This record gives sequence, C-alpha cells and structure tokens, in this order.
Amino acid sequence: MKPKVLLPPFMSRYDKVIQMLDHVAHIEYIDKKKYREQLTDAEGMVGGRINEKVLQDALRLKVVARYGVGYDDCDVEAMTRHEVYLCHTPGVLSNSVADMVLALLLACNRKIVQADRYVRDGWEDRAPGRPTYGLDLKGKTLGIFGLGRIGLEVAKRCVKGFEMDLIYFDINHNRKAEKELGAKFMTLEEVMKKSDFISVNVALTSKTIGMIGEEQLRMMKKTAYIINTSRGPVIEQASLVKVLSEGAIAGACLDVFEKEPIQKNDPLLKLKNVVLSPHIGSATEEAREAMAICDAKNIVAVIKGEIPPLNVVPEQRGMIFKR
Ligand code: 8YV
Repeated sequence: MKPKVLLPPFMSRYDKVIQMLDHVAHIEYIDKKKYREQLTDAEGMVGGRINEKVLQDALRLKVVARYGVGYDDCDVEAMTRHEVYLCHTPGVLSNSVADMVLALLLACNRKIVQADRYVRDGWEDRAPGRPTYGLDLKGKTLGIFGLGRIGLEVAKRCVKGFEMDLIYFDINHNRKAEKELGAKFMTLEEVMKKSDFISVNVALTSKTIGMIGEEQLRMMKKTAYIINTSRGPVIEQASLVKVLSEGAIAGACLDVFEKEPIQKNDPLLKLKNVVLSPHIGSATEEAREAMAICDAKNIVAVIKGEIPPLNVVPEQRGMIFKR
C-alpha cells in the first residue's frame, strides 16, 4: 500500500503536484474536523501548526512540508525529537513578496487608498492638493531588516528601479548586496533613525519577536513609513498603534499581524495612516503554484528515502531520521 499524504484541499488544483505525489503516495485531502484522526496513519503532509500534541497522534508521520518559507508555527525541537522532517519553500516566493513590499510602499507613499476613496466619494476639488502628495523615492533611504532572500529582492527593486539608498540590519553581513547595491550595514537603531522607508523581512524567532518596540519606533523620522510583510509579532502592535495615533511616524503598511485574522475591534482598523492587507505577500499565481510544487518535491524526496531531503529547515540540516 502506498503511504498516505495529507494535502490541503486547495492543492487539488495543481495538476503537476497531484501527478508527482500520485506516483508514490495515496493522497487524502484534509478535513478540518477529522484532521487529527487523518494524521494517525499519514506519512507526509502539507501544512503547519505542528506541536508536541499533534506529533503524539501522528505516529507514522515522516515529513511536514510547510506551505511557505516561514515555519514559526511549527515546533522544530519537538519535530526533531520525534524524527519528523520539516521542509519549507525558500526562494520561490521571494519575488512575489518583494513585489508586495513595493506595492505597499507605493500605496502608502502616494496615498493610493485615500485617493481611491476620494474619487469614489465624489472628487470634490479637481486638484485636491497637499493631502494627496507623497515623496519622490529617488534619493530616499530604504532601511531593511533582514537582507536575506526576500530582503535582497526588495533591495534590488528599490535601488535599481527607484534609485534609493540602502541601509540594513541583519545578524550577518550581506557582502553581495554591499558590493552590488551599495548596501550599508548599520545597527538596528541607526536603521530606525535614518530610513525614510523601513521594510521588515526577518523570520520570526525568539531573537526577532518584539524587536521593534515603542523605543525603536520613536527613533523613526516623523515622515517615515514602516512596512511589514514578515510576521506580525516582530513589531509590538500596541506600540505601533500608539505612535501612529500620535502621528509620531507617517504611517505603516501591514500584511501581517499579531493575530490573524485581525480582531474586529482592533484599533489599527480605525487609523487612517495605515494600509492593511490580509497576509497576501506570496499570493501570486506563480509563487503559489511553485510553493505547491516545492512541497510535493520535498514530500516525494522523503518518501523515496532521499537524504538529506530537499529544503529541510536549517535546524535539521544534515540530520538523518529513521522513522
Ligand atoms: C504564505 C508566508 O502565504 O511563506 C510564508 O512564510 O507567510 C506566506 O508566504 C503562508 O505561509 C501561506 O500559508
């Protein structure tokens, strides 16, 4: 009998994925109500939110392929202890997330959301004037937190396309970006102080959770914007609401939140100087299909016993599990 693999129902639309998996596995689609039961005899799955409790029931599970690059919702330590591989989809979504950062940056800078509303509400003055003005991007400073795969794509677009200056903070230097894009490495505080636009592109870890709090936000220029497409908890949301309400910074663009979906009474929803989107950074046809294919490849690799499996998370690199 072929090993069982669990997939989210939306994956049925990707013929290539189904073909790849069909050769080696019996595919079953996840039914939220029966998910834990379905997991008891599954050897692979596409999904997330894996913790000790889930693993205790999933006795035959060999691999979880996360549909995305971030895997902060998976307990890697517990998965490693249970000898379950965790794979993800690095690279294939970097362009789409970077495009989204630019979409948000331009939207907030050029007041696109307010302008759209203004037109729909009757377009009173033919030339509405300063409230609709933004800033020229040429010569402005972009500050990036996390100059990895996604950060680098954001940087390329801003430096090569808009002729912006680039500063960044990361745990490692990105020498390629320093050489090719003139990126300047700075401390977190310096990036907060000097940037006209800040793009947050770090993974959520114990080191990055809350790394941008009230103190850091208050270092920003009054005219500066912050854009977050990584994970909500990297920025303390209550502090962000506070500085935005006071007008201490120009605005924020958020694709990610501390709680998703955002609560109906969240104070962010009342603010005018924010642009909000529902975690759609990687939501392009190309990226979403490539993520699905990447997941399928990862699962096939584990089922075939390939070592190391493709795209295993860095914490498990070089490990051989015998489940
Ligand atoms: C995905 C993401 O949309 O890659 C990630 O980590 O946050 C997004 O690209 C999300 O994981 C979809 O489940």
